[in-house]
Parts: sequence; structure tokens; C-alpha cells
Amino acid sequence: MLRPPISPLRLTIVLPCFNEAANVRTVVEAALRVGRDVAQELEVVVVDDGSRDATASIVAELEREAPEVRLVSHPTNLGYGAALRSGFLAARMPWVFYTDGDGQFDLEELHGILPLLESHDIVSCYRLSRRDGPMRFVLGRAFTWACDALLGLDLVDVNCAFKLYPRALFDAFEIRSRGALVDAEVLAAARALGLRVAQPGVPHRPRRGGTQTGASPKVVARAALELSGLCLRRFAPAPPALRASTRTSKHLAAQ
Ligand SMILES: Nc1nc2c(ncn2[C@@H]2O[C@H](COP(=O)(O)OP(=O)(O)O)[C@@H](O)[C@H]2O)c(=O)[nH]1
Ligand SMILES: [Mg+2]
Repeated sequence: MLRPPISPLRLTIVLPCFNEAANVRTVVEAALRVGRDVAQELEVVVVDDGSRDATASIVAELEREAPEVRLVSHPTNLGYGAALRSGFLAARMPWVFYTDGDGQFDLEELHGILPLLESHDIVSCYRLSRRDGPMRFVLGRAFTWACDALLGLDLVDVNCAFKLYPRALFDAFEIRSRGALVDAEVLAAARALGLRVAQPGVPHRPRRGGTQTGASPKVVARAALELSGLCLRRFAPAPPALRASTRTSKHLAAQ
């Protein structure tokens, strides 16, 4: 996979949002401020995942105020993974950074992680101290442990929403997760491609408004189901057509 240049930096910031009317303006304004500072070319893609509040109209207003802002809308709520997938595929810049649209991360931290691209292909942060309660800490640790063990990864905090990817990664494989497994699926694909992942710590802060749904029974059950599906695909033998094409490409390479 071709590594895009980091200077000049051309960057898409993706912000997934579901009912974030209370937070989205502040987060987009922070993304514009920091993004304009660090990148020579910037776009901010806000994915509205079928919100039932004023999220979409606030982003439409922001689109009129700033040329870098672009709204991608799901007509109904499709899930966190689906929201990220839409944002990544809509990205036009060669580097894609994403964080949540709820303001639980400080966009200023982007300054500190960018230098890591000198020696790595991906930055996947971990939360220095989670500010959403001990249950979420335990659940998050258990989920990271399960993903590491089952997918052969070596992650500290798989679902920390502060990550930087090369856009070309999303052309190299197809994201199938529509729920919270999305980060693990992307990082498993990155590992298979031999990409180097840096894992710095970033601060985490409590939600100022809106409602958290990241650990609802529905979200957790969907992630567990998608993890089982991903494991089955990982260990299943390749279909005959794929085995034949692998043989052909090896054969061609030997010629
Ligand atoms: N939970 C959830 N979040 C979504 C969805 N679609 C987009 N999001 C956004 O994903 C981010 C994380 O959601 P949140 O409920 O705060 O999860 P948490 O941070 O893990 O507690 C927020 O910016 C949401 O607005 C969805 O279907 N479910
Ligand atoms: Mg959150």
C-alpha cells in the first residue's frame, strides 16, 4: 500500500454523530481550528447517523459557515461502524483522522500525535483515564482483550475514538462491521497488510450533553456477534476461487 506524504498534510477529519445536537457545533469548531492549524488541506466530514434531534440542521448551518465542512447523512440509524464506514469512504484526503462527535476527546491532542506518522502508518490512541465510569473501563478492557486474543492483535484500547489512518487502507479491504467492532476490524486488516501502529495515550473527558449509548445491551450484543463472524471468516479456509487466484498470482510471480 502506498504511504501518502505527511508534508504537506492533506487531512479529512471524520466525526460520527448520533443525536449530538448538544455537542456537534463545539466539536466541529474545534476540528476546524485544529485542522486548519495542522493541515495544508482540510475537510471535516460529519456523519449524521439518523439522528432524531437537530444534529443535521446544525451541521447544515456549519456547512454554510465553513467550506471545509461536509455533511453525510444516514436516513435512519445504522450503527457506529456504519457511520465510520460512511465517513471513511466519503473522505477525499489521503490521511483520515476520526474522533467522536460528542466532545469526549480534545482535538488539540492531534498536534501531539501527528509526529508519530514519521515512524508509523497508523495512530490508534488509548484513553489515559476513562471518564465514563468503572463499568465502561472493565467492559472496554474485556473487549480489547477479546479482540487481541481472537484476532491476533496487540492493542491497548481498541475502541478509543482517536485514530489516524491512511485513506488507502479503506480501498484495500471492505469494512463489514456495522457496529462497535469496526475499529478491531480495521486494525486487523491493517495488521494483515503489515502497517505499523503507534499507540499513544490521550486524555478523556465526561460528556457535557446528550446521551451515551456506546454500551447499551444492543450495541454490546451486536459487537459480540460481529466479532464471532470476523473470527469465523479469519479461520475459515479460503474459497476455491480465491485459492485458485492465489496459485495463479504465485505462478505468474515465479515466471
Ligand atoms: N452509540 C452509538 N453512537 C453512534 C451511533 N452512530 C453514531 N454514533 C456516535 O458515536 C460516538 C460514540 O457514542 P457514545 O454513545 O458516546 O459511546 P461511548 O463514547 O462509547 O460511550 C458519538 O459521537 C455518537 O454520536 C450509533 O448508532 N450508536
Ligand atoms: Mg462518547
